[in-house]
Amino acid sequence: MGPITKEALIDFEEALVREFEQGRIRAPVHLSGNNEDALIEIFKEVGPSDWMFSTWRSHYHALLKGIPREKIWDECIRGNSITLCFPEDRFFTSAIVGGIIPIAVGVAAGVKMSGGNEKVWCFVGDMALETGIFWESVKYAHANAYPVRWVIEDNDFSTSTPSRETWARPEDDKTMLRVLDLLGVPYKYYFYKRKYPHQGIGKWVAF
Ligand SMILES: Cc1ncc(C[n+]2csc(CCOP(=O)(O)OP(=O)(O)O)c2C)c(N)n1
Ligand SMILES: [Mg+2]
Repeated sequence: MGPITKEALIDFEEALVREFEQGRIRAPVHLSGNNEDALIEIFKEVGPSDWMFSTWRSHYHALLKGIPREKIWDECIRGNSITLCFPEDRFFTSAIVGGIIPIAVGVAAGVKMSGGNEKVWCFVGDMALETGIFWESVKYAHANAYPVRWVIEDNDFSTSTPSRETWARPEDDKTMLRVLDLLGVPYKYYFYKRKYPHQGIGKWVAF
C-alpha cells in the first residue's frame, strides 16, 4: 500500500465534518483542509520509524504517518480528536500550546543516546514558535545535535488572534524563521491556509 492520497485525506475530513454537523462528536475537532499538498510534500521525508509530535490539529499528520484510517476515525468519534496519541505508531500530540515540544526533545535525546537513526518531527504553530519553551528547546536540541526536525505551520493566527500583531511585528514578518536560519536549525515551513475556523466546522451544531 502506497502513501495516503490527497483525495483520501479530504474524504476522511469531509466524513468527519458530516459526523460533527450531525452532533455526533461531542468534543472539539480541528481540521486541516486546504493544506493537503503542503503536508504531503513534508511527509515525503518522514521515515516509517520516525517519531511524530503534533498538536490539537493532527488528523492529517496521523494519516500521513501511515496510521490506519479506522483507528484515527474511532478516536475522533470518541471525542479524542484534540489529543490523538498512538504510542505503538510513535505518534503523540498535546493540546497544550508548547506542551509537546520538550517531550519531542527528550525523545530525540533518547534516540541519540541509543545510537538510533530515526528523526523526531515536531509540529509548531506560529504562536508556539514565539514561546519561550520553543526557543529553550531549540537551543538545547541544536547544541546537543539531537535529531529533531521542526515543522512550522504558520497561519498567522493563535485561535482568532493575529500572532504577529500580538508581538508588535509587521504582517508577513519572518524574524523567527531568520533566527532559526542563523542558528542553522533544520526545519520545514509552510503557510497554513484555513478552510475552517481554528476549531469546529464554522457552523453552530446542536447536541
Ligand atoms: C498553554 C495553552 N494556552 C492557550 C491554549 C489555547 N489555545 C489552543 S490552540 C491555540 C493557538 C496557538 O496558535 P498556534 O501555535 O499558531 O497554532 P495554530 O494556529 O496552528 O492552531 C491556543 C492559544 C492552550 N491550548 N494551551
Ligand atoms: Mg497559528
